Amino acid sequence: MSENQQTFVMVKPDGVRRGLIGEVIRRIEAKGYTVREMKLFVIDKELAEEHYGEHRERPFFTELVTFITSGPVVAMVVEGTDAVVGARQIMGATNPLEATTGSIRGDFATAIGENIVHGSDSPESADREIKLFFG
Ligand code: IDP
Ligand code: MG
Repeated sequence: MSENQQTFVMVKPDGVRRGLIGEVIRRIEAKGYTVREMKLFVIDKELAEEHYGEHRERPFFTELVTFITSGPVVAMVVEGTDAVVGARQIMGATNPLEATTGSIRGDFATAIGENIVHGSDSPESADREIKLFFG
């Protein structure tokens, strides 16, 4: 059953640096979703480590935290029918080389560490991340 959902979407520092804020929002809105909240700011180390807490033990964690705090991000709450899965579809696979053409990562990125966007991976993650960034 489809349902109205909110998800957390973020244009990462590489996306902001490359002037892709508008492109990301355009694709989200073109799909039929609504941006409910939005802010541009630099994430501090504490928030970055909390947001990516599930990856704390991974070898790329330090690199990930350094990258996500390296410049401003655009954080958003996005709403619409099955928005969690739908937003992930718009973004494409985590590794841009596996992301299909037509997805944001497939069209605009080449490296897994700089893949332009973040989107919550489940309704539970969406709740957690929305509270973390907008609570
Ligand atoms: P997701 O962003 O598609 O949900 P996750 O597995 O949650 O992917 O990983 C979070 C972020 O960490 C990815 O978007 C990517 O930028 C980065 N990342 C994931 N795996 C690697 C890796 O093997 N090397 C470097 N960075 C990685
Ligand atoms: Mg993830």
